[in-house]
Amino acid sequence: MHDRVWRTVRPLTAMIGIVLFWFVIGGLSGCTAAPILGEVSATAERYNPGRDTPLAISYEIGRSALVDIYILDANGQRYDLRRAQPRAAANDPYILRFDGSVPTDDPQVLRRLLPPGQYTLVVAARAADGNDSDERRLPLSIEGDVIAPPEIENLMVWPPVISPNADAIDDVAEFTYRLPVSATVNIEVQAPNGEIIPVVTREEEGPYEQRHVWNGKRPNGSLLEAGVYTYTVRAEDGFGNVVQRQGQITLADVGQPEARIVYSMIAPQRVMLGEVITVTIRVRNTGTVPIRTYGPPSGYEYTTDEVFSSVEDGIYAAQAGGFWRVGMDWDANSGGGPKRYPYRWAISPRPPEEWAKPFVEDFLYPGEEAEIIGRVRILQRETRMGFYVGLIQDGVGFFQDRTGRTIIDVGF
Ligand SMILES: [Ca+2]
Repeated sequence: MHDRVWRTVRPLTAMIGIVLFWFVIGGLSGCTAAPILGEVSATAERYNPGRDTPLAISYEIGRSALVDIYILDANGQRYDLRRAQPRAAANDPYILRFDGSVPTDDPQVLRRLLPPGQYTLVVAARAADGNDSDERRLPLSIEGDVIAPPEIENLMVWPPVISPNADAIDDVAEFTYRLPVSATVNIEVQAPNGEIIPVVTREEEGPYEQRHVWNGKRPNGSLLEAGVYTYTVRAEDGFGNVVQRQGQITLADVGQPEARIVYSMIAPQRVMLGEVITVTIRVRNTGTVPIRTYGPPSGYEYTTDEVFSSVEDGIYAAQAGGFWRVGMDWDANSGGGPKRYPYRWAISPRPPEEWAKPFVEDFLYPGEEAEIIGRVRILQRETRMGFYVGLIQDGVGFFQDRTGRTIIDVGF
């Protein structure tokens, strides 16, 4: 039994030994014979950036090497495409695509297209152990017209400090700049912790003045931490030119405003035409940032024929998003979004002479509660009117809508 097993195992061992022997010999001979740099070639000697597809530069590496690939212009100026890149020995050639552009040391010009002219393409390899090196040189002619690179002119990011807290004061930053030639633009902002927030992603822009608005938030609307952020505006053309400008923008007083109507009461529930109903509304700031408010103060009286935007010569017309008010509306009021809540009042616990800007605007601070008394004189000839109250942020929406419904019977 034991003998038979040995007889089968022994020829197998011998075979493995022979294979192993040839493998080692073959490996050694391959090692000494293979040149560090084999064949080097490019798909063409002439390249027209506006017309041709990028060149493919192929090179063979026979042993582990550090590879430099660079372009020399007629004056001997060197432009690195690859510098000391480690490359393992391989049976297939390595391929480098070349579109006529080269990286630069200028912090505002990441890559630029080489102007038309005669160049030399150099592929150099040196052994990882430093004992051998080789290089090949190929002529390269760049043809066509001189192409003006893109630029980002008159870049302004304003204001330099923003407070994304929806109070309509410095909530957003505007990026303005001018492009002398059409370009593909990316704008991103980097947080102190390294997070990248995209603002503009690969937008094709023409040769004119440009403007983008950043709301100081992630694209999904979530809030960022306060801190100093770095913005990058990058423009590239279709020829390999890439330019960028960077700077800093500060986020402060970040927050999401939040408020609630905690109580409302509309009375009396039976009036005669021409009489007044009174709405009492209590609003609490339930968030972490002040809420900005304006409008007719508590106590202001409307008639059912009036609208907040037209009373007092229009000084209470809706302003840019950010201002909060309470409002009252009624079910049969035939109007769309802007006509809703025709009766609106400021949300402040203070008389208007004590407002942050007296008689103009005030804030409801976190945790603060305001009681607003509104009056509406009924001139509408309807026997039953279903009134309700809501919490409005101008230009943003209704944070509480159609609450506190009360039916008022009108006699006439
Ligand atoms: Ca703000």
